[in-house]
Amino acid sequence: MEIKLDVNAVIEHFGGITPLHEKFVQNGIDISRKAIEKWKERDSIPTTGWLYIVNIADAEGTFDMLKKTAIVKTGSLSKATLKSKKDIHKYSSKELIKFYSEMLRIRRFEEKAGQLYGMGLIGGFCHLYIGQEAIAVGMQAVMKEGDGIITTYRDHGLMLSSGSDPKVIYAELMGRSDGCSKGKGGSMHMFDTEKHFYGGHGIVGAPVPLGTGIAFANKYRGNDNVCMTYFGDGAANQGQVYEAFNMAALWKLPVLYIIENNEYAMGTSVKRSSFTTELYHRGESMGIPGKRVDGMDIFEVINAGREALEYIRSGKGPLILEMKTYRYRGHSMSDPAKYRSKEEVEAMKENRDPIDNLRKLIIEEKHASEEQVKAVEKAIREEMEAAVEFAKNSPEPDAGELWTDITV
Ligand SMILES: Cc1ncc(C[n+]2csc(CCOP(=O)(O)OP(=O)(O)O)c2C)c(N)n1
Ligand SMILES: [Mg+2]
Repeated sequence: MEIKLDVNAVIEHFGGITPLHEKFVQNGIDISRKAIEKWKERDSIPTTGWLYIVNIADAEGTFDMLKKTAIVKTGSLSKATLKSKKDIHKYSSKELIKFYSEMLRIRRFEEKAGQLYGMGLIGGFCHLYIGQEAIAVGMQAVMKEGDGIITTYRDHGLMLSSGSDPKVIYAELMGRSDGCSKGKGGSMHMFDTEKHFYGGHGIVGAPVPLGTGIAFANKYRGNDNVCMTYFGDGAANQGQVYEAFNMAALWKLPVLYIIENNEYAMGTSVKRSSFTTELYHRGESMGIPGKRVDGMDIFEVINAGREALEYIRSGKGPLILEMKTYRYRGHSMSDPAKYRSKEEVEAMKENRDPIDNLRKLIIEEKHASEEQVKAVEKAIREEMEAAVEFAKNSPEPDAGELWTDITV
């Protein structure tokens, strides 16, 4: 890999030496202001410094801009692997394969859901989670039995990660009687109380007060469960979010707010919709601490998630994690995604894919052979094929079901 850098252009890209240094500090990177001044003097940045810069630009969604300013003149970059590499030794081969297979299960599940939608077997809205898998699986790795999840309509991946059966989720998507809501809810209204998965909500922002309410119930009952309350970057501008933040902070509720910042709300980028784009600061006026996390790197998600849950379980109240991520597909199945370039999507897939990057590391670090990984992949393919078959054979609900489970 050969990279030619224009040091001044890099520093300028981040607004100067001081803002660049501040970004290092915010990201927990130990590089002094003096070191940056030295880079400028010598007109060169060492490889580690460069990789940190790429990671920051990535997390900010400005990597493409960095590339366009011709700072990167040659070479292809493997970025996420750097941060991950230092953490891989913390895990056993078994754990690493589990992370990999759980992320891949979500990816394969969603790809099949997309195909079934195209074939007309799934009706209504359908929002895929492809690209965001490291968040669901990383958080699941640090949660304990009894912790809950509540999320938006982009819910299949989180439901799978909470242990729900893909057969039941496919059946729900296809409107069949074996679905979790007997086929009456569909993609946006998934639920599995046994697994503490509290939906699946179609109203943007709604999971925030609802998740805060679940946290209130947990505190009231005196257990130590935390509610992972997921919402998007677009939802972060909703009024109800801040009403809920206030109550959570006031009563020190055990709630972890997880903002999945995938850079777009339907066709609107964060920069076009938000005056402040550092969404993890959004709780500051109520004393709720926040942190930005590289949501494309499962080890970063695990580290931040573990720390956050310890903080919340110790009774200190709510916390925000802004997971920087990216959705590869359109907002929903009916979105041709014309608001972003093909190159932008391809660059993400090529450089930041959480699943490919972990696969590479597992093999490079000899935690499994290529054949062993392929066997895992085959098993997942078969599991999903069988789940789809099950759902296809599940009967449609009786007409009488129209009158059940209704609150009037
Ligand atoms: C209250 C409300 N307003 C508008 C919509 C329409 N809508 C559905 S999804 C969406 C975008 C939300 O984007 P974001 O919060 O970033 O989540 P993402 O879809 O990216 O996961 C909008 C505006 C809605 N469902 N509910
Ligand atoms: Mg979004």
